[in-house]
Amino acid sequence: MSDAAFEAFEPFVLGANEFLITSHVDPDGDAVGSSLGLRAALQDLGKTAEVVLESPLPEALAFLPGAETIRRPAEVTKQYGAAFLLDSSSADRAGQVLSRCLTPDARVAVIDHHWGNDGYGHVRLVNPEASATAELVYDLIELLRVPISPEIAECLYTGILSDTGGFRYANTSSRTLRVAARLVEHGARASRVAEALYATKTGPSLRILGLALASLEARSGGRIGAMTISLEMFEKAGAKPEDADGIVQYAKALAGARVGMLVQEVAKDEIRASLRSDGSVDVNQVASEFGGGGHRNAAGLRVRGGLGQVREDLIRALERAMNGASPSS
Ligand SMILES: [Mn+2]
Repeated sequence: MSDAAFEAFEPFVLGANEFLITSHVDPDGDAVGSSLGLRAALQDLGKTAEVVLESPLPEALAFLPGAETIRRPAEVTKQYGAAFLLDSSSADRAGQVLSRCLTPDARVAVIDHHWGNDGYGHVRLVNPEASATAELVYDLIELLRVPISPEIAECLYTGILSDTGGFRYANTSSRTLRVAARLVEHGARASRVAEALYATKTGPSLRILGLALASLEARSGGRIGAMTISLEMFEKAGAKPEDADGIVQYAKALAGARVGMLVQEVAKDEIRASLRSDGSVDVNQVASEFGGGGHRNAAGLRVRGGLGQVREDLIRALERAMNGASPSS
């Protein structure tokens, strides 16, 4: 990361007293953890900072320090002149937060690690080599010479643990582990965070997992593990779409599968899909064909349409990508 990118952040932070912090729709541990960690750091600098997210907070992340202060756009009564957009490759990933809650001349700082970040923002810290946006927020907090409190540490550690899949994905570097170790030294409770992210499931989320597992199909000669959740299944499980977060990893776990896919009907004719790759297929590319995005090995999308139709369209797009990526298969 160039020093120039960092240098612009100090005057940005020192130049305002009130900040809005936002991140992407359907927030994950990195979106929420990096937002709340940055909020705590700005408060330690004597600033006011409010985290505003378009989507509801997933229950699994409610343990994070400061989670109870997160607001939805409709609850925000003032307009901010300075904002941070975190973990988002474009402004519209934050839903309507930026368009509703900022003054027309507001300045926006972007901190992100997505390939294909679109260049939005006045001040930018974008590094696709970082495991998580939380890792970049850690760098920024060090630059600002804010002591890492236990609260900051636990939020940022959650972001890193979440985006590395518990230090299992290919983005887990030695630097990632060093930053994580520093955060534990500063008070992040590693077992508490792991318990919350990976070992605590609500009844509805376990029931929807069961139904999703039963829907597993080996497609394209076993190269794609595909799971489908219909509105009816959500109703049967008493579950909401956020209860299905993470289920796609089980589709990817199918032995021999290069891609795991979870297609969900979240409302009538409203389909959400998650894709996970073993590294041999660029699922970010496939998702972008449907207006979505993410990373090479993990991406998502939302489209209008019928559940079965979207699933078949996605399988065909994945097959095209697999045949392009590996002519032997
Ligand atoms: Mn992230």
